[in-house]
Amino acid sequence: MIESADRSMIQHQQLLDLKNTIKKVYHQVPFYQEKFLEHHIAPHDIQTLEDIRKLPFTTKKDLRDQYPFGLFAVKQDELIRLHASSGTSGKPTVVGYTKQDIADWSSIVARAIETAGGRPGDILQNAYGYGLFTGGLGLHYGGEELGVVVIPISGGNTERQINLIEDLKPTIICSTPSYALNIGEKMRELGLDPRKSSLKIGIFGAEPWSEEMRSKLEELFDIRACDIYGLSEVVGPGVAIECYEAQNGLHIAEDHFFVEVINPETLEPVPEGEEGELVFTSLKKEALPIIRYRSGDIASITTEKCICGRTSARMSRIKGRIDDMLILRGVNVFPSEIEHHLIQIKEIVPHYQIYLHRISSLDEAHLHVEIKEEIYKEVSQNLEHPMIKTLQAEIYRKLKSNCLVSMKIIIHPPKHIPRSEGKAIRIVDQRLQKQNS
Ligand code: DLL
Repeated sequence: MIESADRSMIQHQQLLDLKNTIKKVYHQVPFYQEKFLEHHIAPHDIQTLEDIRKLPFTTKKDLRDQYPFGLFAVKQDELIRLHASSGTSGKPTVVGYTKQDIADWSSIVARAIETAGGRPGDILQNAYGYGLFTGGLGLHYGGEELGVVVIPISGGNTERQINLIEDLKPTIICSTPSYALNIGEKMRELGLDPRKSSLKIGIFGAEPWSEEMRSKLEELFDIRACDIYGLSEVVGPGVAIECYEAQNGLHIAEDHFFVEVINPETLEPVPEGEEGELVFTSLKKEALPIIRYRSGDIASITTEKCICGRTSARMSRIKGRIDDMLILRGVNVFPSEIEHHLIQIKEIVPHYQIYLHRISSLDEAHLHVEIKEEIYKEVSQNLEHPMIKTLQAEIYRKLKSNCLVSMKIIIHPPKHIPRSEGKAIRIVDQRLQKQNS
């Protein structure tokens, strides 16, 4: 019912839940109380959804400073699970769940799988990593809640993934898009046709990917590929998902999360449809309610009704994280934009990495790509071949004219770029290493 509810009803419920959450954090989390007092805000100041803007933001740094349990709103005996995100620098962030939180998250993910086309009776191969990462257990509990048969294989062990696809005939695969690509490629190497597998639906997320990558994966496996989004600080996977019918924007679980889009510099809200940083407030969470969390993720939001009939606000595909935006000679570009153009080049495979170097105090980006096996044979394994030089120039020109960036293009033989088994590493920043050495 909530998925097709009138927007005014959704907002009415959001306001009630928001007020409760604010009251709760004010009384139960000293960190929030102090911050609210600093901003001269008390729970009764929140009377409309717009009033949320009076509240201060929460950042990843706040979570790190309060490591491990400083932002928790319940006593330890009410917790039943912890997860953590590894974080590239400093301490990880730890997130916690009560029994009710796990039940809510499971139903959020169950709904997400159903939105992507999953139904009881489906077999779901869950190739997201199990463990502290929320992907594995998040999809696992959601799948069970929906009543699909979950294969808890976790990430990695690609040949085993393939054996299970062949033997158990799953209809749904869940993984990062980069890992799905890796699995499909490996199937072909083993002489199997991924298009003839039992798979019908891919639920891919946890990393930025492009529309071109979707086409590639849908073509590779003959499946429908839906984008799933989430972040551990907010709950994990399931915060938003594309529907099977439209694949046009990710439906946000607005009964659980209130989303704002802000300009990351001015911190002011941006108009509907414009890109900005997503900011989330949880509406029902018990263990770790989160207020105006700056996700660092760039996307836009629309509240137009979707053709699938759902009325929830939809977010666009994530363009990237603010931290991952490359600034090259004054031009801003996200790896996903580069990927979009790169995948259209038929001589190379869709694996790539961007190395950042500092040369004579200027930042340079080197784009490492890999040519297809058949092209490598065609040039007699000679990367100095004029055909390769032409290809290099073509990639350079394509990125220059579409993304306005100049990148040195380095073409490698097949299987050179590391294959991902989880979140792909797209950017390798060697600038600091150079400076320090
Ligand atoms: O990646 C949760 C997840 C698991 C989502 C499985 C989807 C599927 P974290 O490890 O905390 O949680 O990383 C969260 O990953 O802030 C985004 O930058 C990125 N991210 C997640 N989903 C997407 C997506 C999980 N669909 C961070 N598109 C987020 C682009 C995504 N980026």
